Amino acid sequence: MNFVLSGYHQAKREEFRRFARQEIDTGDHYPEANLKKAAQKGYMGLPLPPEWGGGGEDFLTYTILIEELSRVCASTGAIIAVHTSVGTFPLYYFGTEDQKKRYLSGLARGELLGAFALTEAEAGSDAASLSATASRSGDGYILNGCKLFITSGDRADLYTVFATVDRSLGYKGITAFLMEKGTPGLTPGKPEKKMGLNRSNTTEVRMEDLYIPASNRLGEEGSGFSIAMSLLDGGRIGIAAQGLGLAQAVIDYTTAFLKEQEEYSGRETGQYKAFELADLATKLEAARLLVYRAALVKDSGQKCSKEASMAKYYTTDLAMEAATRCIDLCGFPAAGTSNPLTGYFCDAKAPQIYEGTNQIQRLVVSRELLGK
Ligand code: COS
Repeated sequence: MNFVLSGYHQAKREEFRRFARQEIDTGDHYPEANLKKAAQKGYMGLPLPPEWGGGGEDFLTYTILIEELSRVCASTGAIIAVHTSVGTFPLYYFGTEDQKKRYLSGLARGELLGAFALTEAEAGSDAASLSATASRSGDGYILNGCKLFITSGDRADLYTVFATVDRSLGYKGITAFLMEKGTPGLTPGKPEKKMGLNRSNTTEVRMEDLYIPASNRLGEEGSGFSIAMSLLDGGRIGIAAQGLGLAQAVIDYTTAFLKEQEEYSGRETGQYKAFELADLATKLEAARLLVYRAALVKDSGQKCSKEASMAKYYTTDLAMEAATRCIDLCGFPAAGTSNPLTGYFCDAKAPQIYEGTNQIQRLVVSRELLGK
């Protein structure tokens, strides 16, 4: 058992850290330039095979990429994580040869942006109760319904969208489709006003009498729920990596702040503050082991639902805890809206909620433990 990263993975971390620090901008506009630069470096499809335009790296390397990006700009990390794990992997895992030829290389190279449209107003945590419909019509399907809180909903070129062919079948009616931008009947909404991750656009996606040919059905009729769940396993590892990057950024900022205060005042940091910082740094190391282990289980080809959920809820809860406690440690100025800690605090909320709330992650873990 090896608890340190290999030389290869350490070198990759250095590469990603350099890229994030030197190339990623942290403005408040949509990070178009960041995504372009990431695409040029091959970071939009890092864990996809080279024959499909990807970087051929393992999932652990991809996890480190998301961690390092999120340390500098959590929104850029979120967009790339969603694009890769639930925007591109659907095609790689479940697409036909023809579907892959049409879209996969474009997605893996970052020429196309992917989105994952599952959530609805009445089907968030209980994803199986979704009500968007797909009615068979000629050589295809007519889709109607409205998806909510879709990352890159207004920017995506290709959506993996879920709708039911027969609601009476419950989750066994849910079917996945590939939906192209610009399809008549597709109307993305305006970006939601959120408390954080505001450079990542989250929108509704409305489908009205929208025709999708059968050649764009992903997998068999009725296999959509299982497809969504298996994709979310990988997706949750990406969000866990985002939590790691955010928690690390919070601890880095606070450490530098406390050191600066020592120099300025000539007094050592009090033991209460020093121990709080030590607790957070220790939890962060534990969190990192959980995330990398989940990635290694995924790389080994085994089912990683439990490991992914553990990593997702532990790291994203830690990011929020670190931001909250470090604002206290740094005192009043840290609560100002222009202080980076306030930004980290706001960015840390969504990762506790999306790709399955942290309550859902606990449900996944407890069901495995109790054998349900
Ligand atoms: N991989 C593959 N298949 C899976 C799976 C996984 N990780 N988890 C469940 N399934 C399959 C099951 O095997 C079952 O299929 P079979 O009957 O053919 O075996 C089917 O899915 C139904 O499983 P289950 O009964 O566990 O489904 P539930 O309705 O109880 O839902 C939860 C399970 C709550 C875990 C699920 O609805 C969930 O993850 N909700 C959160 C949704 C989410 O993350 N949304 C975020 C969207 S992206 S921002």
